[in-house]
Amino acid sequence: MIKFYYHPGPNPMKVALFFEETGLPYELIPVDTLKGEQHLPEFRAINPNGKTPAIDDDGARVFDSNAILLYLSEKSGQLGGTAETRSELLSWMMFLASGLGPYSGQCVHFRHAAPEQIPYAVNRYRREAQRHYGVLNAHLAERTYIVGEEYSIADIAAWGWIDKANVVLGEGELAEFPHLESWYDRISQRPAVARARVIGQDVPFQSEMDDRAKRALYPQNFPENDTATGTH
Ligand SMILES: N[C@@H](CCC(=O)N[C@@H](CS)C(=O)NCC(=O)O)C(=O)O
Repeated sequence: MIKFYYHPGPNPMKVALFFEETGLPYELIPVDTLKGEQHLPEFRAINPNGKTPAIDDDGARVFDSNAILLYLSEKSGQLGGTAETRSELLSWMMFLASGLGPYSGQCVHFRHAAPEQIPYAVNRYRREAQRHYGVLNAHLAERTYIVGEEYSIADIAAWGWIDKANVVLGEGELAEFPHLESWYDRISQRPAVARARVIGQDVPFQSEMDDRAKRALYPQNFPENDTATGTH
């Protein structure tokens, strides 16, 4: 059975939603990133980048959420669009992996986690996140889904981050992108979303941002420990 390495967060949630949409069996393997478990050698063997999500499919490892979605859609023959929509699907998957995700993540970091407020960084990442929201909003003006006429892994990949709009941009700001908001509401009503949201609820993941958690998540703030080689 596929092992699914999970910690609650926007990128793992995409994979959780895929599993719940398709019914593909999986075994949940919690990785408590606040405890630093992403840095353990046994997890680095599954994801050398030391982040969740990752999967192990009978010895084949796949890391990075959009790579996992592409892999699983190919494996299962589900939610991967059609030959005609392949060019669009790949384009949007890469746009989401290299644009919406990283800019949203950095926006959250500089707005909520950075030890000092740096207005230039906040403005840069917030504006870029907003710009990506704008691209999706314009694209969805007359569409139900991101690619073709069908729900696909592109919707799942975007949903993981748009679900965090209140934290990325601010409370209620998704309303400034009405087509994207309608799309988000439509996807969120799917029964699989409710199931994905409760995955791992019985796992006692650490929630306190104590010193160990800060060192695990933001090693650059602890230069004595940060080798920048992934081995700290
Ligand atoms: N590009 C990666 C990013 C993964 C990522 O940033 N995961 C976060 C959770 S949403 C994580 O594991 N953070 C722990 C850390 O940075 O140490 C993906 O799309 O899977």
